[in-house]
Amino acid sequence: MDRQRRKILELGLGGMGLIGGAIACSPIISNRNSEQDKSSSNPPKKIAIPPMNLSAVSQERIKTSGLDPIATLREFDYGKVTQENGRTVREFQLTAQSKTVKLDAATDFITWNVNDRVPGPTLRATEGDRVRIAFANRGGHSHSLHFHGEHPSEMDGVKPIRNGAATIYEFDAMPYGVHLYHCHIEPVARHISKGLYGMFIIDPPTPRPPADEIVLIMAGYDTNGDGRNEMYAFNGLPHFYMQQPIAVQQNQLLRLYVLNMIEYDPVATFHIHANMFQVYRTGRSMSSNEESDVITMGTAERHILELTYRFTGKYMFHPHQDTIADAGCMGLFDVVAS
Ligand SMILES: [Cu+2]
Repeated sequence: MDRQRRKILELGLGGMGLIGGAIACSPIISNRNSEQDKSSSNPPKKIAIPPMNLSAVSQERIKTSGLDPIATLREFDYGKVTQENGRTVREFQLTAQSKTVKLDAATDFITWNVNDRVPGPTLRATEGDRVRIAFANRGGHSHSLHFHGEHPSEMDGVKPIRNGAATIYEFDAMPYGVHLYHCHIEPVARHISKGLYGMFIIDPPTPRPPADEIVLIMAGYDTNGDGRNEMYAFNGLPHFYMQQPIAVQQNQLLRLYVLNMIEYDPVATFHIHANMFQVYRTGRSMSSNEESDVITMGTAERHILELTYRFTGKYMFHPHQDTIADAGCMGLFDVVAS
């Protein structure tokens, strides 16, 4: 039995089409450098995460839309961790699915997604870990998962996995930085804009300083199939963080992992009000490359942005192409007193 086949059986993906309910979501570890802190020689600094206090309107919208931007905001999937031959292996179970979501009261949209959510879970590993992704396709069309980062060509995820089939993607997590995964079946723009993508963070061997870590993924929705976006969103749901501001604490380091996943528009900027951020391009450096309050990102570009709010109050963030912002890609930070 070849290695790949054996792994598929070990991970319970054998018997294509029988994968049914056997696949459970990997454990989600809520927030921050909880794993890294353990290996740090310094005691971890306490990071305060103010409660979001979801309004009744927000709760109802999450329920009826089928999209949960709170789940993307501060939740990281570290996978099922095992040791093999003295090294850390992280196993992730990802399933391509399809479901209809409500972008607003009048707009139903059929997503193709990972693990029944848009964006898919934010996967997280440390540089040098072995990453093993059990991918099952129950999405109704051929799909694949293509990861950014370095890996051999046979793990590049461009080969279609037919509906009902499964495969394993396995590689070493490298290099550290902010990466992404997405379906790579043509037309790729369509497969991505329908929701088959997620963030993939590879932490550096020496952890970054403790911070309130937040994921913001910008995406567009072509709701009428004309090859242009009619709606946009942060973390899946248009306008959500305007009705439900993201609570953050004053005078505390905020680390944003920002990804531009907007198809059909060549670029989007990301802008914050009333402050400046430090830019770590593609998360590929430990020291800042530049300081700004607006950064231009092509599709699939992503950065770490760090900032601290000195004053309490509500502050907008959005692309400075204001038509994109007006169509749903806009939010607020609510800075609360420390
Ligand atoms: Cu696809």
